[in-house]
Amino acid sequence: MTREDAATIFERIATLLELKGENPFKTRAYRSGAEIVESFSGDIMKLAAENQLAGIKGLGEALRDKLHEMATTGRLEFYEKLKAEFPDTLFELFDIQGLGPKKVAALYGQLGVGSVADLKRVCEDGTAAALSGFGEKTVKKILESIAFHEQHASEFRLDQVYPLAQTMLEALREHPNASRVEVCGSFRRGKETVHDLDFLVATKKPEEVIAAFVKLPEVVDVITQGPTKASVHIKDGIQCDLRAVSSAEFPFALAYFTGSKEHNVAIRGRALQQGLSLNEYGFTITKEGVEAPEVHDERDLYRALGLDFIEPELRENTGEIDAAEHGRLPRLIELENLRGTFHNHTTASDGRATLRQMAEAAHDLGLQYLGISDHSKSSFQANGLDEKRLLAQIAEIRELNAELDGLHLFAGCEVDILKDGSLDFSDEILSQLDYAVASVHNVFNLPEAEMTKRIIRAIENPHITMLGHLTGRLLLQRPAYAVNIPAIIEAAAANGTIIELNCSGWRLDMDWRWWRMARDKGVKCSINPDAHSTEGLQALIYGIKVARKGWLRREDVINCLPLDEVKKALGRKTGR
Ligand code: DGT
Ligand code: CA
Ligand code: CA
Ligand code: ZN
Repeated sequence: MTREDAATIFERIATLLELKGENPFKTRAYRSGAEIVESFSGDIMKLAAENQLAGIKGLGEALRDKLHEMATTGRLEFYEKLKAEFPDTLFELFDIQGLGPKKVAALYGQLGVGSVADLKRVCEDGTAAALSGFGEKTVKKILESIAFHEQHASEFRLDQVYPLAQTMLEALREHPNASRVEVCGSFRRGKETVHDLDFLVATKKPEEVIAAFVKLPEVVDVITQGPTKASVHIKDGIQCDLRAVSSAEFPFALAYFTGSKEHNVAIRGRALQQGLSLNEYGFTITKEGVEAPEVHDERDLYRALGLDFIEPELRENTGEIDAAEHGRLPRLIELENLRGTFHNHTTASDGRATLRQMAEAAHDLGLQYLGISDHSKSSFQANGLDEKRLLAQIAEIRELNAELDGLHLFAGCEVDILKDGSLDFSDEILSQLDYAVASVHNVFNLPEAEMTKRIIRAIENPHITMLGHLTGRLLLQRPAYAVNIPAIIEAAAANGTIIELNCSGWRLDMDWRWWRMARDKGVKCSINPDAHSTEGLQALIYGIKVARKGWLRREDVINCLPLDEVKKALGRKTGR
C-alpha cells in the first residue's frame, strides 16, 4: 500500500465519521493524519511497517497502529467495517463539483442520498432545493456537474494510468517469450485522458504471455481470456486489453491499435491508392504489378506509403499526413531537452516541500534552474503570500542561490488575476521578481467576453512573464471557464507574453489542440509542472507528451534554453 492510498483511507475515515456525527476532534485527527502521511519527508510506510512511527508530531497511537496495519497487511479492518455501514456508491458524491463534506452529510443524513443517481433524483424533483444551504442555484450547479461526469464516465487522466502502464509494460517486457511490447491506443498518442490501456505483444507463445498478463499484481479481475487476447481490470476499474501477435504482424498491429481511427482511415485510403490493402496484420496486394514492401517496424510502414515517420502523438488526422508527405513534420520536443522549469510551490504557500528540498529535487532531476512561484495573498485558501512574505522569500532565494551549486533558483510568484483583470501585487512589487506567472483562481462564472478581457489585461502588464493554466479546467472534474482562446493567443503574441503548458495531470492546460496555432503566431511555451511537492516535478513528462501532441519543438519552449539565455528570455518584456 502506498502512502497516497493510506492518506486517502484516513481522509475517508474522517468523512465517514463526520457523516456519523462523531466528535469533531476525532475527525480532525484523521484529516490531519492524512496530511502528515502525504507530506512526511521520509518513507513513512516503511517506518510504519517497522513500528518506528513514535514521535512524529500529530500522529497519535491510534493512527500509528492503523498505519502499521495498512503497511503490513495492505488493508485496514476498522475502515472496512466503517465503510460497510454506508452504501458503496457514497464516495461517488465527492467527485461532484460543489459538494463538500457538509453538503454530502446533509444529503445523506436528511434525504438518504447515497449515490450520484440518488443525487440526480433529489435535484430534479425539488427535494434538494428545500434543504437548508441548497438554493436553486446550487442545485443547478450540481446537475451541471452530474451531466459533466456522465459525459466522461470511464475516462481516466493520463497521470492516473501512466505509472501503472509503465510498471505493467516493464513486467511484460521481462517475460522470456515476449519479444516486443508496447501500450498502444490513446495512451501512446499522449491523450490527456484515456478510456483504457491497449497492450500489444509480439510473441511465439501467446498463451504463455497472456497467462502471465492476467496474473500481474496490478490485475484486480479478469474480464476475458482467450488464446490471443485478454482483458482485465486494474485499480479504479481501469480496463487493460492485451493482444498477442507474431513478430511479422507487430508493426502493422502497433500502427493499427495506436490509432487514431481517423488517422488509420486516411492511411488506409492512401495505401489503397498505391494498390495495397492495409490492416492490422499486414499489406495485401490489390493491383497487379505492385510489390509487397518489406516492413520490420512502423518506420518501414510509413516509408512504404511515401511518408516520413509520424510520431504517435501526431496521429490525429489534423494535417500530419500531408506534412509527412512533404518532409515538413516538426522535430518534436523530448523530455531530455528540458533544462529547467517554472511555476512551482513551496511550504511558503500550499506546497509540501521547502525551498531547499525543491531545489535539491530539481537538481537531482538534472535540471539547471527552477522557478519558484508561490501563491499571492488573494489565494488565502492556499496560504498565499502578502508583500512582506514575498519580499522575504525573494531575499531567501537570493541567499540560497549564493550557496547552491549547479542549480539556479528564479524568484517568481503566481499572482492572482483579480475579477477586473488587475493583479494581486503592484507593479512596484512585481518588478522585484525575476518573473511572474498570472493565473485566475476565483470568479470563474464571468461571461466569455469579460473573462477574456480580464485575462488580456494581465497579459498586457509588462511584469507578467507568463500566463498560468489558461482555462482553469480540471480534467474529468470541472470544465474550462468561458474564454476566447484565439483572442488570448493573439494578445500573448502581441505582448510577448509566454503561455504556460501546465503539466499537472488534472490540468494539461493550455490544451494541445491550440498549441500549433500559438506556435505559428510566435507565442512561446513554458512547460510547468505546478509542483506542490518534490514528486510533483515528475509531472513534466505529461507536459512533454502534450507539447508533442501540440506539434511543439524545443525552440518553441523557453525552458529548453540554457540558463544564460533563459534569463534573457524572462527579461525580454520588461527589459529586466
Ligand atoms: P480511447 O481508448 O477511447 O481512449 O481511445 P483509443 O484510440 O485507444 O481507442 P480504442 O481503445 O477503442 O482503440 C484503439 C485503437 O484501435 C484506435 O485508436 C484505432 C484502432 N481501432 C479500434 N477500432 C477501430 C475501428 O473500428 N476502425 C479503425 N480503423 N481502427 C480502430
Ligand atoms: Ca484505448
Ligand atoms: Ca481498447
Ligand atoms: Zn494556479
